[in-house]
Amino acid sequence: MRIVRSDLLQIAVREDQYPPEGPPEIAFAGRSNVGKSSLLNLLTGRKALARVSGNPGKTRTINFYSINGDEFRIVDLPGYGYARVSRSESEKWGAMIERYLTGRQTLTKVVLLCDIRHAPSAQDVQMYEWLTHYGLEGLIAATKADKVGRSALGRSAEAIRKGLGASMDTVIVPVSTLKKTGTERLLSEMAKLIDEFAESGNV
Ligand SMILES: Nc1nc2c(ncn2[C@@H]2O[C@H](COP(=O)(O)OP(=O)(O)OP(=O)(O)O)[C@@H](O)[C@H]2O)c(=O)[nH]1
Ligand SMILES: [Mg+2]
Repeated sequence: MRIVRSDLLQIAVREDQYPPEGPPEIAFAGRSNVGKSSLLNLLTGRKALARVSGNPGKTRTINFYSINGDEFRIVDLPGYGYARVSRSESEKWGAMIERYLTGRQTLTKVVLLCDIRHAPSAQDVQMYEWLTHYGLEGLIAATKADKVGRSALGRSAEAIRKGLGASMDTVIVPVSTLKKTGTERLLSEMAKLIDEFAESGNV
């Protein structure tokens, strides 16, 4: 699969702001600062399609991106686990993310992003269990792969698998936006998820 075109379709907080359901959607979830928006920019080859920041909590809305003239969509979600927001605000974000993930018929699967350097956090584990419960567990992207040596990539990926309790056949793709690596494999795995979804008659 190649991404030749990408457009910001809609920014939403409430459900009535979502774009009408259309082509299959794949969402990017993960803790704040893990690299969701950066990965979207890398995949689309657009430096500033999504806003990226060294400060966690950059993305605060559900952002729908239309890929290849709406062949499919990537949905960039706000990160969780951002310490500097109030409890009520973080609960509001949680509810916003949950509403999208549970209520969207055209959502195929979720790519869960985990920082390759760290064991998954309690919230990552909770998120993965939750996704599995809803049948939304798709792929795991191990981000910031440039931060570990080549020889440690496999080991780090397996530590993430173990920490999340993911099955042996769960695909984990190391990615680096700095080195621009992992995109081809990630895109081909995303294409598989979209094809499976289409074959199951969901769209
Ligand atoms: N070294 C390295 N840094 C990265 C990589 N990907 C992202 N970053 C950095 O990580 C920080 C956070 O990136 P974002 O893409 O904004 O993270 P996010 O997951 O969208 O964060 P929220 O919007 O807060 O949920 C930025 O400073 C990025 O430059 C990577 O592959 N390697
Ligand atoms: Mg973001």
